[in-house]
Amino acid sequence: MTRTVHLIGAPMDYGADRRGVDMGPSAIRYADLADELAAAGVEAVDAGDLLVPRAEERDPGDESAKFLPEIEDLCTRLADEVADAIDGDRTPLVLGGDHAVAIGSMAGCARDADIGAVWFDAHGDFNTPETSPSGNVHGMPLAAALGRGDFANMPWANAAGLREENVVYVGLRTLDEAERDAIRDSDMKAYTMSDIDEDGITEVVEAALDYATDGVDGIHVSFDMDWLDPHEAPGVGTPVRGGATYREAHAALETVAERDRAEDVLRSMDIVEVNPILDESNRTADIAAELAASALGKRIL
Ligand code: B3U
Ligand code: MN
Ligand code: MN
Repeated sequence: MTRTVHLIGAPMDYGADRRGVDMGPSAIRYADLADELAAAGVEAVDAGDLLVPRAEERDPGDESAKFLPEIEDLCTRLADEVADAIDGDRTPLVLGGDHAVAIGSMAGCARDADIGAVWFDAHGDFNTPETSPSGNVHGMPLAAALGRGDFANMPWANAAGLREENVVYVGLRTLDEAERDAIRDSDMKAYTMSDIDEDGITEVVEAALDYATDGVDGIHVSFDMDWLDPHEAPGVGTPVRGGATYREAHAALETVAERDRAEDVLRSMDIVEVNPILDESNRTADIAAELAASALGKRIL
């Protein structure tokens, strides 16, 4: 049966310091996303963008987790839409927006299901309001979904009911001190860029999928464009040298598609942190659109 992808734009920039990531959904659509998805052999239904009030009209509030009520509001609506799409046999593809949108994506993905998560990111995104050096919630979504720290008392955030054993990082390369300790003490699995250097991307992603899919109904794939090297994808708010190459990124998501073809594991996905203002000729959005197609089954031959 042909897969139907349900596109949802989440033009939110409350979780990051720099404006522009709210234009991510437009930039990715402009980058011929529809053609890319057609080439992947899927049908796409574009549900448009969720409404997000401008950050300037709001007070950032508590410095330890800025715009948290606004993020709760967006993520609650996003979770409902993601859950409804899955209910209707569609695969939600969420276009960010900053990475805090993944709190909503995962909450929706996990409604009526046990899920795992694969996190492609330069960063750990495992700060809590207590440990965050910036107060930016895009550095916290995994801690939120796992109910760490203050997030333990926020059902909207930890609704995914994720088990740490089913959460896997691929290609980490920068962590804050407290994040590093928390990840080491957790039951999550973390593959760094060094692991990719040593074992190769395909082997690492295969192993990551083994963990994430073990004993669950399916997985959410969360893809932060800053996972790629800034030479490839300069249009992100917090670039970090030494990232994945263009080829590694495609190979990684083709490996996800391959597993999905065999075992039907992919429930939902988000692609986040595209900032066209910081980009060169919409290059980062172009790659984001291509990568979505790779994850959803586009093949060369
Ligand atoms: N770990 C830092 C920086 C950061 C996290 N995620 C992004 N940047 N994109 C923080 O602010 O939590
Ligand atoms: Mn991230
Ligand atoms: Mn990141």
